[in-house]
Amino acid sequence: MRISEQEALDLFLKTPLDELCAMANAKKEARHGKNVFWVNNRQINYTNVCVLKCSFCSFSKIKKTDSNAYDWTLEEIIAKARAAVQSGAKELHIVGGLHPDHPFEYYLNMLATLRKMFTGVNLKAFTAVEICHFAKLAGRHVRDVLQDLKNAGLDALPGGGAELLGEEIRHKICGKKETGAEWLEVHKEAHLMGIPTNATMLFGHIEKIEDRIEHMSLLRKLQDEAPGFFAFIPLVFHPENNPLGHKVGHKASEEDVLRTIAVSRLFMDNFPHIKAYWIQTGIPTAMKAIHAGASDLDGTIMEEKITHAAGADTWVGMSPEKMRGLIQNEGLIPVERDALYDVISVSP
Ligand code: V47
Ligand code: SF4
Repeated sequence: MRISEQEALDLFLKTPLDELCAMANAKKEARHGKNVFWVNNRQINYTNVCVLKCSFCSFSKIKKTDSNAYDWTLEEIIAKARAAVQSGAKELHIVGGLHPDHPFEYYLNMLATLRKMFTGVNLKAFTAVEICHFAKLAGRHVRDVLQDLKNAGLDALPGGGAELLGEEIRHKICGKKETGAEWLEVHKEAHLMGIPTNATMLFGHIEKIEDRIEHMSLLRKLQDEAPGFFAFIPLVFHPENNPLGHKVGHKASEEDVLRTIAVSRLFMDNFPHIKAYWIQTGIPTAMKAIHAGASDLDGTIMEEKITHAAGADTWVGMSPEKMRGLIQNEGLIPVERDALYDVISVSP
């Protein structure tokens, strides 16, 4: 039976950790058995120039002229994609800052070029925030922007930019960003036109547990109305080099991360997967999370800039062998997938 927001809050606050993790693990195993999904992927953060400055972001540079601002050329992007595909990548995860100048055609051309050159890889590209930015710049409706991107080769949208969708807390941490309602609308439009997506949640800063539950509830509601989410990804706030971090000063504890993952598995009953994003949780916590409701470890990643700018000390990439070994060491079954969750290989 579906649990209510109040029940989710009580589970989070009152249930002993072991018990909560066991409940979430039972839910995960009922869906996926011992399987843990992962993808051979590469992140491509094509620019860090951004017209916004969200309080939690250590990645963006407002000015193109900042000494460490960058904006890769199409040739540089192709070179990164080629190296990834040659080492077996099945997903390119392409996101960047909101660049002030590039016209929408620039992004269409980026996708169309990658699509033409590399056929066996999924293009999971552009957060809802980037989609809104493109729509604004081009004076087009979000639906048309998504349709053009789909025609150019877009396979899926990543889940970034969701942060916390509730109005009050969103206003406090990223008031200038698109609203929660706008974020949800982009994902709804994508689902309605057959583009699957993910959803993230940035937690472990100034929010209340109630804000996290409200966020999950908004996502669960949208998934009921217009299904299309594959995975929910709780993102652990990293406090270095950003204004929000100066206020908060520390990262969420392991217990907080595991409780968040476990409650999300129990509450978001219409989401196929909960991801433990090892880049942010660290590997030891990610290994606990796959016994506490998480059924997915994201991937090999190869390059990561957003969390590392904010103090992450995990490796920037992981080999497929290491990924399989980590999962097997936990007595679980690694299932290699692509961005659309089609199975590539199972390693019992
Ligand atoms: O949108 C920014 C977050 C996101 C910080 O869809 C921060 O499969 C922690 O969305 N500390 C980008 N997080 C990452 C992302 C993602 C990652 C993995 C898989 C998928 C997927 C999506 O990173 C941003 C923002 O919410 N972020 N700053 C920070 N200081
Ligand atoms: Fe820009 Fe995204 Fe950073 Fe916000 S989180 S400042 S939109 S790059």
